[in-house]
This record gives sequence, C-alpha cells and structure tokens, in this order.
Amino acid sequence: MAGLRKDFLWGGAVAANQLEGGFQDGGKGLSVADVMAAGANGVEREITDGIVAGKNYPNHEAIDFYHRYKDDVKLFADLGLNCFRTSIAWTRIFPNGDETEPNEAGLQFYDDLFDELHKYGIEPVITLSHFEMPYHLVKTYGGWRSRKLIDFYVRYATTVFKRFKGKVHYWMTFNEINNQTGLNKFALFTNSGILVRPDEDAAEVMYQAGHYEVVASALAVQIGHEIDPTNQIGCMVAMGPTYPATTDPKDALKAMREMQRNYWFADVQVKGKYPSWLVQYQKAHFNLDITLEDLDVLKQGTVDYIGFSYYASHVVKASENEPVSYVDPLHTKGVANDKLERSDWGWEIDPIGLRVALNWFAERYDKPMFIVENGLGAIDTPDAAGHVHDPYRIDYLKKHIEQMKLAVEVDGVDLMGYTPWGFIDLVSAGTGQMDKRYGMIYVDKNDAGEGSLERSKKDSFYWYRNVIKTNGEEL
Ligand code: BGP
Repeated sequence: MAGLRKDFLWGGAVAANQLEGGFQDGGKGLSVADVMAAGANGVEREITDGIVAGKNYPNHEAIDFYHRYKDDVKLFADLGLNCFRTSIAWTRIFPNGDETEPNEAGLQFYDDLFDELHKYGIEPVITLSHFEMPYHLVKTYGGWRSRKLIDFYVRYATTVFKRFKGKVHYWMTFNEINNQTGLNKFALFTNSGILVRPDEDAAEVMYQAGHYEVVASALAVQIGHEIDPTNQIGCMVAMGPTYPATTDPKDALKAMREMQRNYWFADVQVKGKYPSWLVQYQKAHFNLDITLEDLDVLKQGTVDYIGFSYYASHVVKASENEPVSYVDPLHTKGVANDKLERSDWGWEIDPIGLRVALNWFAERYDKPMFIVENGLGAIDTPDAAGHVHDPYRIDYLKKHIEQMKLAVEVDGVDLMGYTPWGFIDLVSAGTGQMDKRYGMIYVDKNDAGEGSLERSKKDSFYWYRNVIKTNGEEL
C-alpha cells in the first residue's frame, strides 16, 4: 500500500498574534487581537475599544516568540519539522492598514525569521490574515463591510509576495474564513473586524463582508501567481463534518444544508463561483454590492489547494418548523453526540470525522489538501521535575493520523501535509488564556501571566519526532 507522499509536509501551526508578543515592537500597529481581553472559564473574551488599563491582554506578550524565535526555531528543527505554519501580522507590515508604504522593520523581522527557518530546512507556510487585521481599519472603515478593504489587503499581500519571493512558497489567504457563517460575534470581529449594530441584519453584513474577502482572496491568488508562478496559494477553512441526529430525512436535509452553508466560502475560492443556492438566497433577501467584474475576478483567482483545520464533528437535528431557507444559523442548535468523548473544553473528539472530511473535500473539489490545524486543547500539569507527560495528546494525535493515513492509503485522497495546531504552547484564540494548551513544547507561563517563559519538551515531542522521522509509519 502506498504511504504518504515522500515529500509530505510534517509541521506545526501557530499564528502571529497568539505567539509573537512584542505587540508594539518594531513599529507594529494595533490589531483586532490586541484589543481583546482574556476570557475566563465560561466567560467570553471582551472586545475592548483600544487598550483599557487594568484589563488582561495575554497576547501582548504571548510567548515572546518575537524576541526568542532563534532558540525556538532550533527546537522546531530538533523536533524534525520540515515546515512551519505561521501568519504574518498585517500590522507589522502596515501598522494602520491603509498606509501606502510598508514598515521596513516588520518586513525585516519576517525576512530574518524565514532565513532562520531555511537554515534548518524548514519551509514556511504563511497565512496572510489570521484573526489579526489592523484595528485602525475597524475604527475607520468598519472592517470588511467596506469595499476599500480589498485594496488595502491586496497592497499588503502584494508587498509580502514580492518581498518574500523565493523564501515562501506556501500561502493561505484568510484563516478559517468560514467560521463567521454562524454569525457568532467573536468570529465576525476576529475574521472581519465587524461589530454588528442592533439595527443591522447580521447575515447581510456577513455576506457583504464575505464577498469582499473572497474577491480580495482571488486577487491575491492571481497576483501571487504572477509574482512567482511556483507559489502554492490555498484557502483555509474550519472543517467539521455535520452528521444528522437521526435517520429522519429532515435531519439529513438539515445536515446537508449545514455543510452547504459552512462551505460556501470554499466553494467560491475553489470553484470560482457562488453555489446556486446562495445566489438564490442572496437575491431573495439582500441588496448586496456584487458586481459582474467581481464575479470575473472570482473565476480568475481560484486556489491551488484546500487548507483546513479539523477539531471536531457536529450533529444537527431539524426543528419542528424547519425554515425553508438555507441560512438560518440561529435556528441551528447543535446536538450532543453520545458516541464521542469530549475534550476538557467540551469539543467532541472524532478521529473518523477527519477521514470523512478528507473524502468530502476530495469529492467536492478534487484538489490537493493540507490539514493545517488539528489537536487537543488540554490542561497540562508538569511533574515535580517540571516534565509534562501527555499520553492524552499522543492518543488524540495518533488516532487522527491513523484516519488521515486511511484516507490517503485506502481512499486515495491527495494530501500535502499535516501541521498540528499550537505545537508550541501559545495563547488560545477562544479563551485568550494560556492554560488551554495544544503543545508538544511546554511554555512556562500561566493565565495570570506568571512564569519564566522557559520551553521544555513534553512526551508528545519525542513521539511526534519519531512519527516525522518514519514518515508516519510508526505511530
Ligand atoms: C482555530 C484557530 C486558531 C486556534 C485554534 C484552537 O479556530 O485558527 O487560531 O486558536 O482554533 O482554538 P482555541 O485556541 O480557541 O482552542
């Protein structure tokens, strides 16, 4: 049985705002992530207007990668990674987002980081926008509700494509662009810099912003290919297959609708056109600014691969009076799956769902795929000697890699690589805290911001190193 590609990309994934710290160093501007305070157990993160004294903003320091990257990259090399997924903080390059000239110190930081990675044969995999757009664009233009954002994003993308030509070959345009389809306040703010006003229809705002984003993404793909035809530019979506709760056909229809609603962004980015149900829906309900020229841009800027995160699957049940429309996230109540165990944060653990996801994408899009996030958020407790034993994390990753291999070896899906999320402990996007850890490398820092920031290897570090060494043969 043929195994994984010989050039399989084994890596780890992070995002600038959750890792770097140095939030005002080198001329960096404020991003949406910088104005979000930490949450607490069961308490959502607060979106503040600028920085408010007395509030806790863990990502301002994060794990101080900005100053420690050389030592960290050495550790990544020791782990055996051949790729490293991170994002470029847009605000290091264009601190406000709407300047005409980039900030040289920001560009230099990433030049140095990419050189350091290449020194060890580690290929950077770069997300252009990962929940960290300039806050100035939110204040001045209302975030992605403004068409002007397309130009700002394209200028930023063009600048980094040109500067890092030859140093970066793998790109993704927007992180988890589709997680705003549920109209969740946090997702709308982090993805699109949007705070929906009470007089607005959240769905209309999301579809308008989402349209500008897919146009910007398509333009970036075109420009990225023009600048360097060897660039591989992907979309990045959050994937969680939706299962029907029962054998009732209404539940099957509901689950299908959920999948259609969650993956319209990917449909547009991969196929270059809106799915028919969405064209109908938008015409019937909204008055959107979508021009014929835009539709042409979408056709010309289709992505090279599907990047996706996978953490959990979902289950839905149709309501008694199920609405006939496709876009009713507010009516969609997830149902617990009694066949699955859950993480400490209640995320259902479903390794087989990853195989389902890979097959679903393969059939729908027929493009190479890249699993750019997967992992278990857990509480780690170091032993007396300061060592973390994390068999639960090894078990989680092993079961997911097994399913990934079945999808490749038995089902024949085309998979480029696998980069587990937060392989070095970092600030959680959802909680804004440190204690929800995904890492194979422990970072000594707690929710209160205390700790030496020292790095140490967990048991999973040694386990994953061998997985990489054997190209997934030994799990
Ligand atoms: C994805 C994001 C990441 C990341 C991860 C884990 O949604 O792309 O930025 O943080 O989920 O989520 P959390 O940190 O909330 O556990």
